[in-house]
Amino acid sequence: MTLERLEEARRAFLSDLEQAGGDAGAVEEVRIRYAGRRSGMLQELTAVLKTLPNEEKRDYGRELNDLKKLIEEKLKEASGGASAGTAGRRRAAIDVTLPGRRPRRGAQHPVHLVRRRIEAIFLSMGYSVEDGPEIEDDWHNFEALNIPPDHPARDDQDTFYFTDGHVLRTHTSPVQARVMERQQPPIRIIVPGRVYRRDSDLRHSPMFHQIEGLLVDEGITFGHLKATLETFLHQLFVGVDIRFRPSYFPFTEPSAEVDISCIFCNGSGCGVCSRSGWIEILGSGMVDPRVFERVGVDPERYTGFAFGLGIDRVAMLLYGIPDLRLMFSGDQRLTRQFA
Ligand code: 2NL
Repeated sequence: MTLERLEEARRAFLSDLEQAGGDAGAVEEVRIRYAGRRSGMLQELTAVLKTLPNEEKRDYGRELNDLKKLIEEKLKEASGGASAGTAGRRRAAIDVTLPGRRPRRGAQHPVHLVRRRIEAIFLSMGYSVEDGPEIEDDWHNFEALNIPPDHPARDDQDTFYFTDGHVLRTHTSPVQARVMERQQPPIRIIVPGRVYRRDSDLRHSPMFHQIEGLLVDEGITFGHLKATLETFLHQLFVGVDIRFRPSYFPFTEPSAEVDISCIFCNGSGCGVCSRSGWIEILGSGMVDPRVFERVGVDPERYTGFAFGLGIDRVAMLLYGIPDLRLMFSGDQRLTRQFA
């Protein structure tokens, strides 16, 4: 009979606690109802012990103890070890005379730092910063840029395709295409952002960061391209030599790749520059008139130049980061060094 009361109390407690559903206030009410010092259920059930005949005391006492333990444990679980009651007691135990703990200063990722530096250089030359979608349609990522349907860049091997024909942009050029579609020249923009290619090994990450630039106006020549990129590179890498090499991109003609003298060996040849003394830093060219036609800019009236570079590579060069995997590891042992 008396043991049944304990079992009833156990069931009632478990059901009330479940009802409380982890709400701190409700759990506290359950605690008071069952484990409260003054008039809690456990208090009453303990009082019963004295009234029992001796032969029943042993069993009852043992069951009561089990119930107490269960109630304590479940309450502790439910309040995450800190019911209002215990939190109150803990708060009272704080020694306010102890010195505070200094919050650790955050740090910016090297990719972010380099992006901001490059942005600052071009902002000072009157460019503005644009961005756009990372999920692109075929038109903006390829077609508008004069990349034909059979071009190797479109290969499943190189591009992440969605089943509906959209892609993860493989460069930031689609943003420039969108700007030209909605805005007539003069255009002077840079576009930083994440880009994606199906490439993953020691030197390649499937996601990396690019900055591209575009300038379109009347009378723009290769001389403007050259002066702009030389000015830019001399600000980013102080004291380097710069050389232009002819190259090819589907969206520019003529095209040039730009090298800087190796910042590690000063051009005498080392491991970083593969003994060449030069480091390739960006690709560039005069915007192909076919691109202008596609995005609705009059190629008879306007010319322009464009360029692109990888931010991650520049960050690794500038800060001497030896391994691409460190860049995207999220490891604070890297980023803390930039605090
Ligand atoms: C590289 C080369 C380049 C461009 C990007 C571009 C964009 C438009 C029109 C024409 Cl909308 N060109 N972008 C041009 C030349 C090179 O990037 O090596 N990037 C890492």
